[in-house]
Amino acid sequence: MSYPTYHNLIGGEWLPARSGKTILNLNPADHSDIVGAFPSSSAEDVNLAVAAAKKAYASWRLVPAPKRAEVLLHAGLILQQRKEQYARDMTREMGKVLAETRGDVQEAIDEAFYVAGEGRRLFGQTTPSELQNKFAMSVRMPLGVVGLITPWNFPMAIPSWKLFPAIVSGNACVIKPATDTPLSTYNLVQALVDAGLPPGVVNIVSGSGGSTGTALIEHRDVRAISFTGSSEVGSFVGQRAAATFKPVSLEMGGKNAQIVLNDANLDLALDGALWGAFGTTGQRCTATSRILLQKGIAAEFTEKFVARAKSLKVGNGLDESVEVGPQVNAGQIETSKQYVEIALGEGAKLLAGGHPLTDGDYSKGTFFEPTIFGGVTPSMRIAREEVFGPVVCLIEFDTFEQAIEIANSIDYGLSTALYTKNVNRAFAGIRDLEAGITYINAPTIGAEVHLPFGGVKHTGNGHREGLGAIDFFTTWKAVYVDYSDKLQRAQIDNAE
Ligand code: UN1
Repeated sequence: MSYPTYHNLIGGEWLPARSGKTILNLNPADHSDIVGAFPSSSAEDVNLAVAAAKKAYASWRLVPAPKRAEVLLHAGLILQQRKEQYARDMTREMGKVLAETRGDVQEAIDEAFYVAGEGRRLFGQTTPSELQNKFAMSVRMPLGVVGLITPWNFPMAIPSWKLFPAIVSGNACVIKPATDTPLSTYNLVQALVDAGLPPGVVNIVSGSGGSTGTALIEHRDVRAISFTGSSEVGSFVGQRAAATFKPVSLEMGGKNAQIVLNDANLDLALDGALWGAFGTTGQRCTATSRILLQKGIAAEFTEKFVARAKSLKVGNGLDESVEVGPQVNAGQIETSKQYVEIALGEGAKLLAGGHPLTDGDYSKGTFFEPTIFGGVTPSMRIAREEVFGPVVCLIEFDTFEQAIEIANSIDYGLSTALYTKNVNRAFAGIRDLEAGITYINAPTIGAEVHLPFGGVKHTGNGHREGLGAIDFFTTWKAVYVDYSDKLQRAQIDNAE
């Protein structure tokens, strides 16, 4: 079958990897469908991209921020026009169903419009000086060249969360998209190019994490790294970047709990659990992977949840009637299989699914049944470790306090959901759940771009995307203007 060949974008030119090597991008629902060949880049390509970014930065940082923002606004309008095509491209390369890939493109559009407004804010502070005839203020400054490393599960939204705030702040970027899903990042960057972004402000180098990603992290001219991916890789990224004192924003794993209390609207909690656990085939860092059930509703919830999960239609996401797409690659299927073995070995009870789907059309891709474990206790590995697949476990509890304790007993802290009609419990949950995001009567997935996104403990290292991204992509400069025409010594001349 013939397929297109894509190139890196370096200094405004589309160039193959210097080695000439490529990586094939396959449709996970049908491996005979080759989406394209993408460069397999090495340090040489990264060096060229960083040099091009450095050159572009010299003039981009001087473009007024409201003007930089106009490019983003324009890019958002272009994405609106191309939404359907880009969603279809994304379903082909990543697998999730069309409704969700349309949502992913929409998230990038939302981010463009949100960040375009930031171009007229980027606020600093003014504050009185301790000396007479002296003016004090703080201003935000860009960092320079920044390196962005993005995952395959939100292949357009997450690059937009990083690129747009970085660009509006006056930085130049080198982005390495996930090896499995480069096309959506290419599409996003194409929209920026068509919106008039000057050459070199954004450069793409695609390739594997090991060669391309590491070269970017270690490059001395890269001033900061923003990474989204697993905690394991994030730990490596943070340690490598520390060697050259780069600030690093790490957004990593989750083991997100949905708590259902006895007084909850059960149908609503069921809808939320189904969407949170099996939306995106469970491949979100915000996915619901633990459902904590109060004993009074546990039996009824479990029975209905299992029945509904079993009736979900799994298949090719391009078919509008499909509810759950494939997993992104064979490695993810292996992980799901391994966790099924681990859970069974720990004594958990398999209530639904548990196997790869391999019959008929399923044999063309990488599919896994929606899988539910019951009888899970909080100390089991299936209750503590991230699977990143359509695998969810049910844990029962007696009291609200126990639920909070179980929810908080893991290493991760990204998203949590609490279903209750009791306003006191709702607010106690908001206060006590150790997570960057808490939903009341809504599932663990579905964050909006203009709120802070990120988590605590092993989920992150303290930074936030969305509201907070500008903080990462700028640095503060304190400015003092002395208009007294004489030497004024701080801490000395005004000491009485
Ligand atoms: C992710 O899974 O890495 O809140 C991001 C959500 C989406 C973003 C998920 N808006 O589920």
